[in-house]
Amino acid sequence: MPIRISSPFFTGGSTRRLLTAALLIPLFTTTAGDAFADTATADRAHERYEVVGPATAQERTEVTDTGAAIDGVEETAVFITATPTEAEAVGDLGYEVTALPPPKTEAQRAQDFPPEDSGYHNFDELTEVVDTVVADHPGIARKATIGSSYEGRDLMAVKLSDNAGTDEDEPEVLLTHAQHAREHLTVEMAVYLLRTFTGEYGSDERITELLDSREIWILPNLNPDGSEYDTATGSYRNWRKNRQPSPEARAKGTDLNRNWGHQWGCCGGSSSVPSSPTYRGPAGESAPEVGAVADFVRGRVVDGEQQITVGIDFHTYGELVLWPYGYTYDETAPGMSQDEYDTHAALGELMAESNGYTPQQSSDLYITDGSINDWLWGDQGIFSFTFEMYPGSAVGGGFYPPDEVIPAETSRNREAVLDLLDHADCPQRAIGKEADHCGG
Ligand code: 7B0
Ligand code: CA
Ligand code: CA
Ligand code: CA
Ligand code: ZN
Repeated sequence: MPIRISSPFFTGGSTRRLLTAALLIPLFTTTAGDAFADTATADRAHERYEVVGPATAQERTEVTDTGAAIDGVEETAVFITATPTEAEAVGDLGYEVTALPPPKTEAQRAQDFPPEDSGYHNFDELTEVVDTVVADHPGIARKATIGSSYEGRDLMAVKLSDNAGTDEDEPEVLLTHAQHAREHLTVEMAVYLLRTFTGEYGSDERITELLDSREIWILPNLNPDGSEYDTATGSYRNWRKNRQPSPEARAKGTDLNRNWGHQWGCCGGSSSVPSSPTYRGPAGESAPEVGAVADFVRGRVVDGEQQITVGIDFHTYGELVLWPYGYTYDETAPGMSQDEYDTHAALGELMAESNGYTPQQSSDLYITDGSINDWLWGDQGIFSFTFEMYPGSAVGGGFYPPDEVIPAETSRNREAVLDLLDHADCPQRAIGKEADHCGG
């Protein structure tokens, strides 16, 4: 008679065992063998099971005598392929039998980052992080779905603040990520911020005070269709845009960061050609992702006042801090006074001091029109920055730095983000003009 041995496999608490416990649905044990009483569904197909107990050749032979095939042998366990009836017979021998998830097909395996970059979060994994963070911290984190991507994925927003369920009269901050599909490090930036703010609330004094006095909106992936498409073959496609077909051509994809409605398409900073990587779309906000986020931002106007005062839109790469306008080389322009320009520059320079990026006006890089920065400032009066994250140049991996850099290159922006949050109540404090601009 085989005996259930309490083996190191069980008691040692090995990583493997923990993983197994998390991933598998225990099917039955000797004491719960009746799980198979319903034989109507039995014997549909062969499935894989883990069998804990068999430790000798004789015991393993008893397992194969049921008709099950052993595909893997460990010290006190085997992996089998068996019909449900055979698996039940193995259970009747006194072993713990657990069904294994079906192996991924070639196509399923490909729907993800390459294995060496598994530290990056695909869209399902990002959703799981968001759901976990809000479930674990309901008082300070709430999830909202603010719309859908072209292919129907959720556009998520997480609000972080004390009393997160209440719209309080606190300055609001907008952090947007991954307008560009291949800029996956920006999703990790969102994951870092979600975990840091919720994890350190109540222990880190600065974070606690900032969450108590601001409402922070993190939109962790503005372009989920694009980021999934970029990794769907298991190797990178170098994709930038969303996945919306253009009305007049076969080409797919609008550059979300050329589709915003302030000075859309004005100035040679975008393309009218659907196949271009900087295709601006047929009209401002024609991309559902841009429309949803723009509606969300407009929805933050309460009693005629935009509640969001400052924001960062995360991109890669170049290690830059950029501010509007992008559509003109001029510092001041309609809707941008010298004080407003100086405030952008002072905040940008302050943030660049801590992360070591290069601060400059967006158009110092090149002219862009229809970018989120120009719209947030020009249309909504929100002091707005683009961060181009690591690397500084193509040498560090371009759009695809290895996942090993994620911890250093996300935490690198911690101080900069906190500095911006500090100024959310009166951005013009950065130029010493709070009395002129903040009703002080
Ligand atoms: C872009 O290489 C945007 C600045 C917006 N004012 C810069 C951004 O959309 O061209 N650079 S990037 O594509 N991430
Ligand atoms: Ca790696
Ligand atoms: Ca609050
Ligand atoms: Ca509010
Ligand atoms: Zn970008």
